[in-house]
Amino acid sequence: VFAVCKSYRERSESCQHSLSKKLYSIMETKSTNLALSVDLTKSNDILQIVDTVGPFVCIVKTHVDIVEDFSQSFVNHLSDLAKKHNFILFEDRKFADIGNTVNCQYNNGIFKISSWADIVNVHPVPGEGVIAGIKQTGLSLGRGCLLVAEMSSKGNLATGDYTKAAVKMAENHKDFVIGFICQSRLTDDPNFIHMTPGVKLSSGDDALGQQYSTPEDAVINKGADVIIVGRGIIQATDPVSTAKQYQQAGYNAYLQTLK
Ligand code: 5FU
Repeated sequence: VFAVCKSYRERSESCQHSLSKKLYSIMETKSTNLALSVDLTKSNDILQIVDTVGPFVCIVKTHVDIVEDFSQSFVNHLSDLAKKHNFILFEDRKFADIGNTVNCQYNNGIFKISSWADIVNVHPVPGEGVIAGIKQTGLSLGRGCLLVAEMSSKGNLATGDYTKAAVKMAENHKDFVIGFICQSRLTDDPNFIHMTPGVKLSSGDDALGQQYSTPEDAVINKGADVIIVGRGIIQATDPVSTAKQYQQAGYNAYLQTLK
């Protein structure tokens, strides 16, 4: 079991970024550490599931570049749902280029991600410029950024010294980096939120290299603050009751870390 066994309220008090404070207070208020990864390709399907599952999650994570009928109205609706159900929007864009290019990608094109996503993530592979590029616009908008320090997929290269260097990069940009996408507890610094994808009620893998742990394993053994669940919920026969199951499993695991 990892070292940071503090309540969401205490974590909210000990972190600095306003977005982290907001996230922990949502987690506390709604009793949830569940992030829904809404990897669907039609905007109406996304909005429908987000409206029904929204009460049980602290974050909705998108991949906007898979949405076939993307529009400004879709983003407006999504932002309305974020307010209605009190969750944070995370676009899982995984920026991975030089600072100038990622800044252009963040602000422009069809998606204009900086205008609506509270959180985005970046691969540390290009060096600190990738953070600086996003931060140039994101800081004044009150946005936050996560570093992909580890991955859930089989044979991934984000391990060892790479992961350690990612933590150093985050420490150099504490005003903007609010945490990590990871598979283990990387630091005890309360400023960094650990979010773990590759979570399903039963462990295993998919046909394309995804590796799953259970909510209990992710929270209790791997030290996740937030569990990210996609197909476990969106492909369930009853996504709402399944989301509740994940919420309960994740939250109970969190309560066990407080003991
Ligand atoms: F950075 C990562 C990672 O290491 N593993 C992931 O699975 C991101 N993901 C994302 O989480 C991935 O792109 C999906 O959007 C989501 C997991 O979806 P699943 O359906 O629960 O496997």
